[in-house]
Amino acid sequence: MASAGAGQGLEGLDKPLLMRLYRTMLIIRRFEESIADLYRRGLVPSSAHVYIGQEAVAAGVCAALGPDDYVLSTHRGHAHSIAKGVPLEKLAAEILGRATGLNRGRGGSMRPCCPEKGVLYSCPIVGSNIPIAAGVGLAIRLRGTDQVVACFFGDGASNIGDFHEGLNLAAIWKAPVIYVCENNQYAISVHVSRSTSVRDIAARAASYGIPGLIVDGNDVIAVYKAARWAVDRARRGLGPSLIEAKTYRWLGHHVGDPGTAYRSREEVEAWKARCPIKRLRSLLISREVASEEELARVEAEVEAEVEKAMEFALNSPFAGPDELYDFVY
Ligand SMILES: Cc1ncc(C[n+]2csc(CCOP(=O)(O)OP(=O)(O)O)c2C)c(N)n1
Ligand SMILES: [Mg+2]
Repeated sequence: MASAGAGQGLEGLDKPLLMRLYRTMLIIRRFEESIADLYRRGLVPSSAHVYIGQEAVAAGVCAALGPDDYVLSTHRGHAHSIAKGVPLEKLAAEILGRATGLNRGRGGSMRPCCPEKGVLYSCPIVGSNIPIAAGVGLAIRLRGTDQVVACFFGDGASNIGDFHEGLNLAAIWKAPVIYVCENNQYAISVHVSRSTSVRDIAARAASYGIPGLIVDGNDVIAVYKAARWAVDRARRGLGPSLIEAKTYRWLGHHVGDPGTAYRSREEVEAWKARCPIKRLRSLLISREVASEEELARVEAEVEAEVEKAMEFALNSPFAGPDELYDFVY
């Protein structure tokens, strides 16, 4: 098990990449803030699990993927789709249950997919995407392409049988999978220390003979570097890796959970002080990668982009009753 170093070394990382990481994290943040707001106004016709605080993980991992690579996501998955390049307005419309959504509103917040962008599956059945990723990896090997699949899941999922079966299968098949455990410290209200037999989930990789990396999940550069390493390895036919990104969700488990009953205000504040977006912003300024004006321009563009996507979704129709039995087998 290796601890991936802090990501402050910028050598080899060019400005377009760094700006892309910043923009992606910011889009995720603004998008999720809007979804939480729309939920409170009764406009999201399902539950929604937002990702605020964890942005560096989706942004860093997906920046290491190419357009032909795949992603398997979870109930907390809007960010994975955004970072993989799914059109924002179609994702927003999907979450609001509209006919213009990615899946005509049938997937909603927790089950959208966008195969054109490589997002094969998002699923709220905790851990279920882990063995599926092994199968996708096997399919890639049989087809003989150099694609990889990034499979995201939480700390809670690492205690599910699917995790152990999936990692074992991926290892024996040398499947090109990057398993990304987003350890945000809680599975609903249960702290990871009360549910998990090891301090570091990455240590479990040793049971399957694959590399396990621990990374600061609030440091987008560290996440990107770890993902690059795992992606390169998978493309070279050396099989799967497990990256544990230690991070934190700022809000409750879902948008209806105040998130105050099982954790202290001090704990939440301590993690907010480690905001992944502010952290990259300070670095870009202090290393003179970008000026205040440039970043302010990106921030204004992102604001407008998210607003436009939400307007599109809100002005879109719901699917009519005549469609009720479409896609039913
Ligand atoms: C198989 C299964 N068991 C239980 C649930 C109920 N459930 C939904 S989310 C969740 C917690 C998941 O925690 P974690 O994997 O850490 O992801 P996080 O929500 O923290 O992102 C649980 C138990 C479920 N959806 N699927
Ligand atoms: Mg969790």
